[in-house]
Amino acid sequence: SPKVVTFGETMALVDATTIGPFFRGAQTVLSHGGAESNLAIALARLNVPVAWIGCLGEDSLGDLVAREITAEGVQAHIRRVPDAPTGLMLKEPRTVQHTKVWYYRKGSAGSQLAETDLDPHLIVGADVLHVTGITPALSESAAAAVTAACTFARRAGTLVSLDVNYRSRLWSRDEAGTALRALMPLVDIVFAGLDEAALLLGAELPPTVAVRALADLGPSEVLLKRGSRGGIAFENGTSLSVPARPVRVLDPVGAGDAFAAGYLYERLRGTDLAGRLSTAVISGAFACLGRGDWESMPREHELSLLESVEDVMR
Ligand code: KDG
Repeated sequence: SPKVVTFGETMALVDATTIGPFFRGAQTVLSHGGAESNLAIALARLNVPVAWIGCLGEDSLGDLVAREITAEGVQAHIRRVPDAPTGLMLKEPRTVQHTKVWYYRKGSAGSQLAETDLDPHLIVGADVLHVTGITPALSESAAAAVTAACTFARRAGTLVSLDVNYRSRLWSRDEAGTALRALMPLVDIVFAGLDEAALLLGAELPPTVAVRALADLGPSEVLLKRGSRGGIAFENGTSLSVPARPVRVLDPVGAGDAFAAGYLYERLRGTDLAGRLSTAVISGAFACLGRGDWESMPREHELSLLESVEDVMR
């Protein structure tokens, strides 16, 4: 049975491969993306049994998402919704450094996710329930599902992991802060960027102060994701930081999901805080190395690859 259970919306994704505004005939890659399924794929590649729960339309994009997630080794529990489309996301790399993301997801099948889609047996049987701050922004039923799942997991003794994942196109910082702060007493492990920490705390604090303040809201493990500056972890009154792996960043989307997956992978193996943080940073670096939200996530045997000095492996 799955050790990690997660749920959320996964959309079809059209990713332009040329830099600049969209134009007729622009080269694109059709794929899919969703913070929680990205994390699930990353965990599956690290050989952690993982389940993803979500809703998809009865359309060809829904078929694509269902097939690909399953093909990656994730146990998918999918409800197909007859009268709503699978959500869609477009990525427009506007400059080498700035990618615009466009959502076509209002009223999507994925946003119809509700408490009744969650199998309590899956949550009871798992070690970790992972949710993100995207899901409560999708709809009232999705928000209720997050609260119910966290409450249930807490009671069942399943660790609750939450990645803030603030998406400004979905709700305001105030709305997000209020909704996510209310969840914090139910959360054991929280992942946030510095900006997202400020959203939860209502104040901009220096990183090492922010991690303590986040722990005061409830979670016993706090992970601050700092992109090219690496990460900071806080547990039992101690914080430690790890620099990022210097990599050539092709596409940072999905790096946060990979970071969380790397952390949870080591957490489940009983690795100490430094080891968990180190694998989180390595996994996050991998996600940046190729285009796509999840395509370049590492397999378990590849985690040491970034240390390798050999450029060809035979
Ligand atoms: O973390 C990456 C996700 O943001 C991306 O895959 C799409 O879930 C997504 C979202 O809502 O932005």
